[in-house]
Amino acid sequence: MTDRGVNYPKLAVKVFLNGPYVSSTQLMNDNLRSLGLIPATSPYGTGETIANPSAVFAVTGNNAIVDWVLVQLRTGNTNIVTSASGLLQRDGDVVGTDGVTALSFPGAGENTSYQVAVLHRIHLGCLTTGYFQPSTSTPPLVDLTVSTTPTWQSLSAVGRRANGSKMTLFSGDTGYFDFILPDKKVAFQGPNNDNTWVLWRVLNDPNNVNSLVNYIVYNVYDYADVNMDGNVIYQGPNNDSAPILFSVLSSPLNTSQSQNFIVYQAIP
Ligand SMILES: [Ca+2]
Ligand SMILES: [Ca+2]
Ligand SMILES: [Ca+2]
Repeated sequence: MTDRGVNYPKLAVKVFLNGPYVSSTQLMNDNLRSLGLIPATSPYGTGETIANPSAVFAVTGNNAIVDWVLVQLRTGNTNIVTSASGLLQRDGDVVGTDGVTALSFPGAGENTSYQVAVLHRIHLGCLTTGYFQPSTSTPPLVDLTVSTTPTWQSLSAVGRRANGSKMTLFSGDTGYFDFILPDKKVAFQGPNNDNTWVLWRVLNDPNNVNSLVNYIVYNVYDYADVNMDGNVIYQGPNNDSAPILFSVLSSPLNTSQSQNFIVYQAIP
């Protein structure tokens, strides 16, 4: 779906992904962009395509593009009214395919308010408990980086985690090529744990002919790249294994700091 020149209702969504997030700068890394790995078409099947990717991905600094995210407008928690894919800037702003303007929702109704869910391919998504009305003039701010914007939670799942003074989405819901897709929970140990898919991805890379555990898979847009630096690493500096453990330990529900705790996505 490209820009048809129509002024659709918009929301000013802001979110941080913990994988590439750096608390000292309150920005996310944009390695996938600088390595030229972000696809021009949304990976979520919603059809958005960047008309001029070379220009959009040339932007550096705080508004540089980190990756695609999927935003759903919902009512009553579970009813998905419409979805749109947006581009995520380093400072957390979710924008449209021009890389600049707030994300628009062609499927949103006039004068209607929605709960907002934000999802990412290798993070656990979250859902606001509050309702927001998309606007063609002044898009309301849906700031998921602050704890004062409540998100849906249950006894077994919270929507986000703290990182410094900000809230981020849980990282580490990995997959193995297209054979095993992220399953909306993060586990470091036990059946179908996310750490295993990082190891498998490294061991079974076509170029890892000696099946080395510390082999580095360079320059990939991959479900096993937890920290989103464009490499899949199981052992050694900047590995994608340790962040899965840290993610599990970061849940406020993991009161015993158990390594086999499972973090579930908090979206009903
Ligand atoms: Ca920005
Ligand atoms: Ca998982
Ligand atoms: Ca990585």
